Amino acid sequence: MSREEFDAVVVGAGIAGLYAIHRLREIGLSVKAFERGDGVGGTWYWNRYPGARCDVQSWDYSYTFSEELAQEWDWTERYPTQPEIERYLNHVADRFDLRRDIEFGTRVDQACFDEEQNKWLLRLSKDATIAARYLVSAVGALSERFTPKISGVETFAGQQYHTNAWPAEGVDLTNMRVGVIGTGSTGIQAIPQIAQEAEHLYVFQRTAQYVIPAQNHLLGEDERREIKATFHQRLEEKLANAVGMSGFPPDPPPLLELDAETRREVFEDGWEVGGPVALNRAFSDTGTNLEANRVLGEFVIAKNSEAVNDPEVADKLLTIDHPIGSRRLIVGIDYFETYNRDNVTLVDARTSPIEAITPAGLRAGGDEIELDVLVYATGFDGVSGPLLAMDIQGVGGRLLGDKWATRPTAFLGLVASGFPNLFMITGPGSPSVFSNVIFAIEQHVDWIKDCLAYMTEHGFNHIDANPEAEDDWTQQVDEVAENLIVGSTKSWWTGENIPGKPAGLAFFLGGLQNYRAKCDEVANNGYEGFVLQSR
Ligand code: N01
Repeated sequence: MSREEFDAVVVGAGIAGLYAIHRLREIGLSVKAFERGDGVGGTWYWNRYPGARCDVQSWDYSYTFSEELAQEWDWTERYPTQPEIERYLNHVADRFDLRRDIEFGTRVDQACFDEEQNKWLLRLSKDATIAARYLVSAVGALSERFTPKISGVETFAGQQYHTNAWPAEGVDLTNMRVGVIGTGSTGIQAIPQIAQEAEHLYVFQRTAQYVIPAQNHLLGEDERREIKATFHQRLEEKLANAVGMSGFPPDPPPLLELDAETRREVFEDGWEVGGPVALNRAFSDTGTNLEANRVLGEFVIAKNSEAVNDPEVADKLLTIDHPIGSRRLIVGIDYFETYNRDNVTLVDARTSPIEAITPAGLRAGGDEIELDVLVYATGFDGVSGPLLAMDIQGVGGRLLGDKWATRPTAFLGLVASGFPNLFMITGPGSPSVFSNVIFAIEQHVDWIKDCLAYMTEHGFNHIDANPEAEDDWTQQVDEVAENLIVGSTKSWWTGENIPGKPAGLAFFLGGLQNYRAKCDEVANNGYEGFVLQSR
């Protein structure tokens, strides 16, 4: 058994891990990152399924810490594809010489806080232990994939893939009968692509979804030049709003106060612009008032159904029983049009529930459907899932899983009391995926770097969250969410996609700009709410 020591160990080499290595090095810390994949990218390394792309615009889904990086990188599309983002992150890793501090193909299986040494002791999948003064989790909110337990799965004679573990070499689906389980953001991206290749595609849909068109386009020379020229202006815009995106509508009107004609104009404009923000954020009341929300939802359903030729299929696809935006709004490209193809069949898994996987395929609603390939687009054990998968033990050997038995909490979503010197980038109780996550990551990493620099300067080497401050923060998180439609139906946002997981929203929904101000205030007050010590 070898044993090395570092000032800081970073878990994960995705967007957060890469940036954390860069920033922590800057303040003179020795840093090591462990990444279970064989390359950088995190989400963008694993999610190689057909059609995978980001639904935040490429110019916003970019690091902002280096203007040189922004000026030298050219995005080719409004919504970048997985391969393009993976290339970008590889470029970042090379440009900032990050690889030398990353050990690939290595999982952190266990992390125990040793109070005597004031260090984290980490057990790695490669039969080694490592010690670190500080542990920085960069595991992301969506890295612990979820596959439902369906009886008979082991008998299936065909191939099975989770979209999050799609083989890098791809899967040849020609002449294959393919089943896709799941119509979340992932399924809705993958289905149109798989339909083009498969002999026949069966989609198993349990919950019908609203889908906003991406209105994606290639970026021309002028647009690329404009993106670069407006770097500073866009950065200011991102800093000022709730989701950390540029071009965000500053002061939208309440839908219910607009007359029918004005509403329609705003609807149609938003539809033309496309993407997750234009329509959803065009009004001040659709996220809080159920009547306003219903009107918007009806518009989206009417638009979506225009694309489907068969009224019965349209009815199955668009009989939606939740308010728009109460679960994640989905951005699609040619999704509903796909059901006009002769080789695509929609199976309503509500009225015909999936009963079992059989050697020849899948049985749903009493019918056996023969399949060669089964694709699970069934999502993730979000936010707490990747952290709990690590077997983290804090002060007194307490398991993080025990602390979080009823809900995951952390002061500012950064540090969970009783787990000192462990920073969680985009942890539970922070804005995380409720904002442009790369921008939220930069804010968290910068805050952690400043905090560690402050600690060093003042002779501290131990930081924990004050339990009262953590409770108070959790209460603020709840208060902000109280009257919002967001999270009011079951989904991975509420944890209810995972059997047995405690239900609850683990996000601060008060806006990234307000969250940033709160984090700055805490730091400016000498890290009020944290307990800093020298050990
Ligand atoms: O996962 P999901 P995802 N039988 O949990 C179904 C991000 N993301 O991977 O809704 C039948 O949303 C489940 O059904 P139901 C983004 O944050 C971003 O699609 O529970 N069906 C649902 O349809 C997103 O929100 C991008 O009734 C079963 C699906 O599986 C997050 O990742 C792209 C089932 C899971 O949907 C997760 O999205 C992709 C069962 N037993 C992902 N179990 C972009 O940037 C589950 N399902 C665009």
